[in-house]
Amino acid sequence: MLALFYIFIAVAIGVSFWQITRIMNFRSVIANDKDNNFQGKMFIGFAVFFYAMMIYCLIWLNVVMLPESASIEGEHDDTLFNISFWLIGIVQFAVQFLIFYFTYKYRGKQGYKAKFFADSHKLELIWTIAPAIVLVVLIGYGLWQWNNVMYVANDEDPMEIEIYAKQFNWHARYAGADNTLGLGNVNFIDINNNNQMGVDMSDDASLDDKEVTELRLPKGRKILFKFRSQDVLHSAYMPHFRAQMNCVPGMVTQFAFTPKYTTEEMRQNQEVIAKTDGINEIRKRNREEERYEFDYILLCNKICGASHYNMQMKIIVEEEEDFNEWLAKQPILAETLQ
Ligand SMILES: [Cu+2]
Repeated sequence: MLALFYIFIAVAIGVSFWQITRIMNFRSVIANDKDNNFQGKMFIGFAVFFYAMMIYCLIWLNVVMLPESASIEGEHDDTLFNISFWLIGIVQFAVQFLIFYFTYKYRGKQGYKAKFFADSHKLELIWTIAPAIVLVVLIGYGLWQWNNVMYVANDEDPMEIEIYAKQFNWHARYAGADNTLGLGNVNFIDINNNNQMGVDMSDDASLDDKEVTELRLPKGRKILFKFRSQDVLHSAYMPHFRAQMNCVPGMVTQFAFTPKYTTEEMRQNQEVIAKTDGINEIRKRNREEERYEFDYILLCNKICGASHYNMQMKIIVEEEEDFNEWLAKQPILAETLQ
């Protein structure tokens, strides 16, 4: 086997030497008008193919896009995305045209010589200032939105929920009547006592906290998520709400959003219906019995280990009364833990 490998390397080196000497022999060959015309037309041909592919991707692959944002804050992410998308799209459409068309138009011709000029202040000013203004606006909007989801004032009355990541599932903890999450630390993890999230029960704020394995959110209420991780880096990703935050061992990160539609309302959304029908069509073709029904989802978006792909949790958004009714039924930690 090793001998075969050495023979292969020897052949590869031989072939590359042969090719290099061939290229060296071409050095004295100068392209004539016929070559230039052919190459110029090839560029136009490639430009047509390139634009066709672009339009195909834009129109027919559009079905893989997410439906409209299910959180109020997420609307700004979508606006930002759309502005960037169209801006980059238009600029690249124009620039690609110029590159291919000019390559064709100014292809080599016998007896022609390119014009040389050192610089143009006016041109350089334009291509410096125009992108600078656009970037300041985009980044400014982005920073404003970042603050919007990262820092929440107390007068907005956010509801605190802790999302706890570990290999390979999610736990959630509600803050209870005092709306304050008790402290937590890996040292308090006690499997025998079912204290899987490492909640510090000597902290008074912990007593009325509620641990659940199902994430339910009330519609229209601002939720302040606090993220912790037990072992490695995880990332809590809630695509329909346009939310993602890293869960970092040893620190608490946060993110806030306000759910806009209940799960039931989202199921009536035209885009969601189209997507659900598409998935069920594929399931039918594969002769799968189970029909897919839309649900919000919390996914792990950091490759965190062998079962990373399956690290997910269903999210249910419901009207505030239904949510309150459900939450009232969940036992408090003072009852479930000693
Ligand atoms: Cu993970």
